[in-house]
Amino acid sequence: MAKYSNEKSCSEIIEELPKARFWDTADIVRWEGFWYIPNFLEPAMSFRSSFTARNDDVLLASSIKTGTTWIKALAYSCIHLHDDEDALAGNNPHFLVPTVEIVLYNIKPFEFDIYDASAPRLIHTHIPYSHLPDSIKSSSSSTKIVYIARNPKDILISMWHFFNSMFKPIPIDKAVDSFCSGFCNYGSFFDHVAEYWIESRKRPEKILFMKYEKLKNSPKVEISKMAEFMGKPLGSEDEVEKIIWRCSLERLKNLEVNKNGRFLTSMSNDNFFRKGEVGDWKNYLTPDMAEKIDKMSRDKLETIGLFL
Ligand code: PAP
Repeated sequence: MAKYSNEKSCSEIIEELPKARFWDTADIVRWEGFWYIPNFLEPAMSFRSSFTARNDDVLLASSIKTGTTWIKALAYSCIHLHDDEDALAGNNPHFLVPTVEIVLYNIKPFEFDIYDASAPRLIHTHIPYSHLPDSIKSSSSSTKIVYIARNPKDILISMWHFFNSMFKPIPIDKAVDSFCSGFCNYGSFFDHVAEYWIESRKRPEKILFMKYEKLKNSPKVEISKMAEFMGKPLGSEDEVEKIIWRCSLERLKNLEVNKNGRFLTSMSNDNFFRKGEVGDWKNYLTPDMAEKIDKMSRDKLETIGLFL
């Protein structure tokens, strides 16, 4: 049983936490301000207490449905541009750049261990900033963090499709209520994005804060910025074009591995690729629902200078 402190194991701590339901299906527990599916909380706790960051590590971070799959593909492609083969052609981006709490929960299908110093340490997490290991956050660490954010109304629509295909479907008004009250795996999107945003303003050399919409509108500028930030500057416009094409939704979506492959055992890879549009929420949300989310954005994000 994993120990979190001298007194208690992770599972003993989890047992005592406040509980709620997510998507009418899954139990979630609240730990230090954020809700988690318990299966992912224990790995998050052990990551926090035992991960030793290296200065050349790159951590990708995101709340759910903000463009994680895309940023994984892009970061991987920037780092492995000159490999003989394009690994994305035969592997889902979630396999190439594993999410820490999923790897630690279910290490088997992955080829490497995040603690293995010889592994290519490009890793991802959905864990909020305040729950990251001190070895990553410390001022003496040069580990870089790339965070991706997205318009919350589009996130909600993306979540609605994703979780309705995995769990018992719920109506959209219920999904809006749950999104706004923060009863989601990894907690409130607004609190998650606010923590990374505030930290990125304090330490821009440490955290690159990216936006899905800017990546869609100016991919060349944004990808070049990200590559440079990760210490892998791109040499020419052709290289940037190659990465844009390799990671495009149209290409990834139509690869055999993403049409018919599975991620772990429970999820088909095609669930990660849908429309990838900016403003798709207009096709689903009533004005009242949109206003409810906009009000959250005004109160929680625009007051700290973040406009999504
Ligand atoms: P995750 O949190 O489960 O990993 P994530 O990848 O963050 O999901 O979000 C999925 C969204 O990114 C989907 O958006 P949609 O539902 O609005 O369509 C998906 O289509 C989009 N997406 C996935 N891959 C790409 C890509 N290569 N380019 C642009 N958007 C993408």
